[in-house]
Amino acid sequence: MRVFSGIQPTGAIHIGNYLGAIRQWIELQDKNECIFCIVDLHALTSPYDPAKLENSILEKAIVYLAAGVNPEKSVIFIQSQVKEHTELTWLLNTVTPLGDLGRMTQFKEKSKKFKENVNAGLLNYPVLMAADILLYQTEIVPVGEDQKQHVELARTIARKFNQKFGETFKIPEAKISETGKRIMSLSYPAKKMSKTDPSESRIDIFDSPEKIKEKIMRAVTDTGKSIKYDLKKKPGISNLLTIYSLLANKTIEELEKKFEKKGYAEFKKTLANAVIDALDPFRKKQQEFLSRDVYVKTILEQGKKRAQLIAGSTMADVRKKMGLS
Ligand code: AQP
Repeated sequence: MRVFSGIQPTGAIHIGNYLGAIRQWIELQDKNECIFCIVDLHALTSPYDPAKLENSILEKAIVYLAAGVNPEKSVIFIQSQVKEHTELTWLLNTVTPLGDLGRMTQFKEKSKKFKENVNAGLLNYPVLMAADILLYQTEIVPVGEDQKQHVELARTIARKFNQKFGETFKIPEAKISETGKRIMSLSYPAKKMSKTDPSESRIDIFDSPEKIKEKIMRAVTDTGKSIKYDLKKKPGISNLLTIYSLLANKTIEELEKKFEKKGYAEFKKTLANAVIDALDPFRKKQQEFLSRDVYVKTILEQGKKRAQLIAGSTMADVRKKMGLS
């Protein structure tokens, strides 16, 4: 099966991105043809510093490699280096219903979050994402729950295009992890953990042990004392239990039992150590890749070439079907 997914190079990659998306990528890459992209064109829709973008892209490539994406099995490349993404976006715009774009949750949320910068790119973001996915004749899109609506729209766009111009695109399907689909903010457990929120609300995958401890000890919990999974009454503790369970490979029931007679402070201390242990190999690999930037750049260059081959072939078909020479 062909798999495609990506992450924006804005901000630092956190455990929400890892547990919702990257962990699925690693599982999928053994038996599928995987393409993982650093979606820099998407990142331009939110305020950013052009002088820092290149470095931020390289950092994300290092995250992919440090977290276990294997460049011998998977293609890793930078979205803006394959021009077919922007070309296909324009063409897909012509079959995308405008009303659908205005209804997207992410558009509504980001328009509120960045009131000073509600640009047309923010509205068209899902069309670029549809182009990313459809260019590679993708069958599986491993993402967090927040991206489900965008994958649904990519399916709608693909169907509309196929109906109007003849069978061209495969219809992709979102793959959403049952347990890691929505890791919540440490400061506001009702909101998802997010790259563009303040640093104390999330754990970044390269955070130092001291930072991890500090953030977890300050994480918002709930009234009461028990360590019980209850999304409605105890969203803070439930989120911490989910993080613990996924990073330490223990069931929620096991953890509830382990902390049956313990208080929040002890739970948080043990959780902090578990998170530090789980992220330790990533920090070590990060150091290794930081000193091998030529190797990382070569991987991105090779990835670009492999991506261009597939994207170019899809675009040739699209252009022909749409009557463009
Ligand atoms: N909290 C989360 N829990 C589970 N999965 C998540 N993802 C994001 N947040 C969580 C998934 O991570 C992938 C990469 O996301 P992205 O960079 O393309 O954009 P995003 O969804 O906008 O990521 P952030 O971290 O939330 O950044 P901002 O602050 O820009 O909104 C996607 O598969 C996403 O579902």
